[in-house]
Amino acid sequence: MRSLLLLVSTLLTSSFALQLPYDHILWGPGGLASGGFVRRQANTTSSAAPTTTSRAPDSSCKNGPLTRSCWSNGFSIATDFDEKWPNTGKTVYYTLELRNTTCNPDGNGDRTCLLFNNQLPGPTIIADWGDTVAVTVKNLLPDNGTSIHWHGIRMLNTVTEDGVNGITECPLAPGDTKIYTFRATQFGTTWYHSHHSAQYGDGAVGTVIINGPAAANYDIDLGTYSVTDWYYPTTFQINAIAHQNLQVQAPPPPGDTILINGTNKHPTSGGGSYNKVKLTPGKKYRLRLANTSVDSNIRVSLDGHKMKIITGDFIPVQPIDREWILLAIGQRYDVVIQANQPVGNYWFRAIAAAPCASANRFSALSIFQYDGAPNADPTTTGFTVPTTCADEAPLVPWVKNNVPSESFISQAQNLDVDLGRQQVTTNGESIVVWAVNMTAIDVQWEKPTLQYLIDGNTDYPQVSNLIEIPAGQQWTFWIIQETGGTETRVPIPHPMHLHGHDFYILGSGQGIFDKNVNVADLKFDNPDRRDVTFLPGGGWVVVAFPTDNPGAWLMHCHIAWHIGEGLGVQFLERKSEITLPGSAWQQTCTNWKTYYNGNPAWLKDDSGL
Ligand SMILES: *[C@@H]1O[C@H](CO)[C@@H](O)[C@H](O)[C@H]1NC(C)=O
Ligand SMILES: *[C@@H]1O[C@H](CO)[C@@H](O)[C@H](O)[C@H]1NC(C)=O
Ligand SMILES: *[C@@H]1O[C@H](CO)[C@@H](O)[C@H](O)[C@H]1NC(C)=O
Ligand SMILES: *[C@@H]1O[C@H](CO)[C@@H](O)[C@H](O)[C@H]1NC(C)=O
Ligand SMILES: *[C@@H]1O[C@H](CO)[C@@H](O)[C@H](O)[C@H]1NC(C)=O
Ligand SMILES: *[C@@H]1O[C@H](CO)[C@@H](O)[C@H](O)[C@H]1NC(C)=O
Ligand SMILES: [Cu+2]
Repeated sequence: MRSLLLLVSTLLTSSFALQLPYDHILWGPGGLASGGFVRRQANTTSSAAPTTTSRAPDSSCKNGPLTRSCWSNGFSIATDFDEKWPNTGKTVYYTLELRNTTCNPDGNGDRTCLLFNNQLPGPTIIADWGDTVAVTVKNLLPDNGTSIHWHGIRMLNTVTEDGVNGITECPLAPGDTKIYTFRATQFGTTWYHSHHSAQYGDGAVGTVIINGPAAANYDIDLGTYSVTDWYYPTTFQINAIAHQNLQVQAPPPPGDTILINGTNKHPTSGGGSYNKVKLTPGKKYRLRLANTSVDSNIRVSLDGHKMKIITGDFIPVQPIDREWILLAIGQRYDVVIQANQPVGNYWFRAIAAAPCASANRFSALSIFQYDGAPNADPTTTGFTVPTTCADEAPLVPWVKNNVPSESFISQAQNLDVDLGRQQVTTNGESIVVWAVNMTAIDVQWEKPTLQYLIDGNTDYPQVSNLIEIPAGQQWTFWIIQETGGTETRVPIPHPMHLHGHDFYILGSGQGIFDKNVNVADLKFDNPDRRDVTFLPGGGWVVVAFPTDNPGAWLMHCHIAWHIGEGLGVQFLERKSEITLPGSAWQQTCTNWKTYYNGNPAWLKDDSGL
C-alpha cells in the first residue's frame, strides 16, 4: 500500500511543481486520501510573486535565501522522506576521539571531562541530505567503555550502527575503534552522544547538521546552538546520588549551571564568558537549537525577537512564531530569527523549566549583537515565561500523513490490559501497553540483543524488557502510562525517546488512560510527529509508528538518571528481516570481553544505557 501511494503522490507533486511561487511558504496542507494513508498535496492557490530563481523545485530549483524549500533535482521540502532521499553517491568522513581530559566551561575551575576531540560540545558533523556518513570513533578513555548513538537518525536497515551497548552492539573497550556508517535519509538538526551509562553528561556529546530544504526562507545559517545543564561534580557522582535519592522519592540534585553552546559566565566569580552571535540588521538567521541536557528541560528565548519554528526534531512543520521555546532533553527546534529590531545588544536566555520539574541553581545567557552596537552587556528584558510543560504545539508536519485509526479504535475497545501492571505487554495485535512503574531494563553489555538473534536464542532475561512486535503489522500503537502516585517514585514529566523511528503523537493526558473516554479525542489526522515527546507526570501518551525498519530498538526516558535506573523498553521489529552483523561487530565484542573480564577499573552499576 505504501508503494502505491508513493507513486500517486509523486505524480501529483511533479505535475503541480511548475506553477509554484517561491517567495515564502510553498506548499500548504492538503490531502490525498487512499487506504490507510493520506498523503500531501501541492497547494497551488498562493499568489505570491515568484523570485528570480527557478520556479521548479522538483527539477531545477536551487536552494537559496529566497528558495529554501527547494533542494535538488527531484527533491524539495514536499518530498516524503519516508519514501525517498537523494542519491548523492557521496560519503562524508569524520573521526571522533573520546578522551579523558579536563574542562572549565564557565570559569568554575577544571573538572574531569570526557570530550570528543577536546571540544565541548564535540565537533559538528555536517552532511547533505542523502549522503552516507562514516564516523570513526576511537575510545581513548583508559577506564570506561563507550558506545555512540546518533540521536534521531532513522538507521534504516542499519541497526548495528545505532550505538546502544547491550542491544545493538558491545561497548568499545578502551583503545578500540568502530566506524559507524549510516545514511542521512532525513535533514535538519540532531546530536550524537554516548549511550554508555550516564557518560554523555561529562561532555561526550556533539551536534549534527544534515543540510536540506526548509519550511521558511533565511539568509544565513548560524549552525547548531546547544543548551545543556552542567554539574560541577562528574556525572558518575551525580548519577550515584540520583539513584540513592530515587529510593527515598527525592529529586536528583539540581544542575549547577546551564551552558549555551558550551559556555556561560560563572554565577559568582564572573569567570567564563557569554557566547556572542553577530547579527546584520535586516537579515534572517537560522538557528538550530538542541537540548543536550542530562536532567533539565530548558526554555530559551531571545529578548525582543520572535523565533519562527520551522522544524521540530527532524520534521519540517508549518512555521509558527514563539517568544519562548521549551526544549525537552533530546528535542531540537530549528528556528528563523529576523534581525528587525533597533541596533543593539540582546540577551538570549536559557532557563530550567520549573513546570517540567526541572531545577538548576543558575541559568544561562548569551549575547546577540547587531552590527554597529557597542561591546557591552545587553540591558534588555525578557518575554513573560510560560508556566506549562508540554511539547510546542500545535506543530503541523509539512508533509501530511494520517495514521489509520480503525484498527486501533476497534482493538482499544477490547483492550483488557491492566495499565498499572509492571511490564510492557501487547494485545497480540497492534497495541503495546507500557505501564511505567519502574520496571527496570538492565542490559548485558557483553551479550547484546543482536547476539541473541545470531544465536537463535529467544530466552531473553526478564530484565531485558523486550517485546516482540507481532509480525505483519503495518502500524504499532503504544499506550505509555505513568501509573502516578508513590509507586512510580518519579511522577514527573518524562521526555520519551524512540530509536529507529520517529512517532506520531496521537494524544496525551492526565490520569489513567480510559479507553471509553480518551480514544475519541485522539488525533489521527496529520498529528505531530517527532522522536522525543513528553509523557506527562501521572498521565499517559499514545504514539504510533509504521513497522518499516527491521531491528532491535530502544524506547526510553532521556533523563540520564531515569534510563540509568532502567526507565526503558526494547522491541524487536520484523525480526526475520533484521540484517545480522558480521565479523567487525563480533570483534568489538571480543575486545570488550577481553577488557571487561580482565579486571576493569569499574563495573557496571546501572542499566548500562
Ligand atoms: C493554500 O495556501 C494559501 C496561502 O498560504 C491558503 O490561504 C490556502 O488556504 C491554502 N489552501 C489549501 C487547500 O491548503
Ligand atoms: C579520568 O581521569 C580521572 C583522573 O585521572 C580518573 O579519576 C577517572 O577515573 C578517569 N575516567 C575515565 C572514564 O577514564
Ligand atoms: C566510568 O568512569 C567513571 C570515572 O570517570 C567511573 O566512576 C565509572 O564507574 C566508570 N563506569 C564504568 C562502567 O566503567
Ligand atoms: C558555537 O561555538 C562554536 C565554537 O566556539 C562556534 O564556532 C560557533 O560559531 C558558535 N555558534 C554560534 C551560533 O554562535
Ligand atoms: C532540556 O530538557 C530538559 C529535560 O527535559 C528541560 O528541563 C529543559 O528545559 C530543556 N532545555 C531547553 C532549552 O528547552
Ligand atoms: C507499581 O508497582 C508496585 C510494586 O513495585 C505495586 O505495588 C503497585 O501497585 C504498582 N502500581 C500500580 C498503579 O499498579
Ligand atoms: Cu524520566
